[in-house]
Amino acid sequence: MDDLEAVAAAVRVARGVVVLTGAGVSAESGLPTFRGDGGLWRGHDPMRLATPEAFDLDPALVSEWYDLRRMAAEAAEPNAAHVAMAELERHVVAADGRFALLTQNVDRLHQRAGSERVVELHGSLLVWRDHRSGRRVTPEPTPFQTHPLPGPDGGWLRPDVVWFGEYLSEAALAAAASALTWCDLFLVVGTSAVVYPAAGLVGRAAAAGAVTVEVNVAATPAHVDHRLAGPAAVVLPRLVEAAFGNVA
Ligand code: BJW
Repeated sequence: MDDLEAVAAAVRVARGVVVLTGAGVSAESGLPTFRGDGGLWRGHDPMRLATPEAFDLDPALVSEWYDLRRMAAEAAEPNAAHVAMAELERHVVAADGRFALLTQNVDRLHQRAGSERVVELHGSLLVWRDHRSGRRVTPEPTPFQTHPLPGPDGGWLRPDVVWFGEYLSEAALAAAASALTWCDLFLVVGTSAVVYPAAGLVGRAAAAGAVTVEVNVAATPAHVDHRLAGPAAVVLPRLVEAAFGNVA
């Protein structure tokens, strides 16, 4: 609790707040994490499915996995952690502070909870693109009838996400780099902090002088000033309440 009060005090005085989120934030919305207990999907390791090599080898399999996850994301509801982060943004911005939410999540639950300054580091599951031309389409929120689906330019449709070995978009990297120049409080929430370049952001924020805080149910390799142990959906509403009063 002492640490919660110390972090709440840092939140109150911060002029620039940056939050980095990962799959743990959506766990309580029923969406599985990558390295959690969920394990394999039909015998396949999610870490291997999230690669261009898997798509080249078996586009039908990868398309089906992502389409099931797309449907799960559409059906899921933002949880108290998403809501508290949106509330945090409103408080910081209302006090003329700066805010950015850098998310590795592809489920769009932050936006649905009301967060506005969101940078999707790993893209979005709700948008797909022709794997040859790159042209983007937003499919209807109903399951695909076949896998893979033909894209508009003769390729297959693939999710508009960032797979291992692929580059994050320049816009996302630039937004993250810019946020580190004005950030004085960096919160890292619900991520195992092992996938780069996102995992490197907390160290860069600390090197630039920001106070760093981790919210997670388990310890991670991230070096931070404060650790708030527990589910994000419990810890974040408490933190926002301790900093600003009741979460709406
Ligand atoms: C809770 C909770 C609750 C549970 N409350 N908490 C430097 C060093 C070494 C390697 C590299 C490097 N730089 C680049 C690399 C290669 C690679 C990489 O990082 N590899 C490492 C695994 C070693 N990175 C890349 O390839 C990246 N591209 C790149 O760098 O391009 C340049 C380049 C190319 C080639 C060579 C070198 C450089 C791209 C990374 C793309 C990652 N993509 C994925 C899939 C996205 C699409 C999809 O959704 O399917 O992104 S992989 C997957 O991991 C997904 C996630 O966003 C990402 C991070 O996972 P996350 O969110 O942290 O989830 P989990 O499951 O790992 O953790 C959940 C956490 O929540 C846990 O800590 C729990 O305890 C916690 N939790 N419930 C709070 N209720």
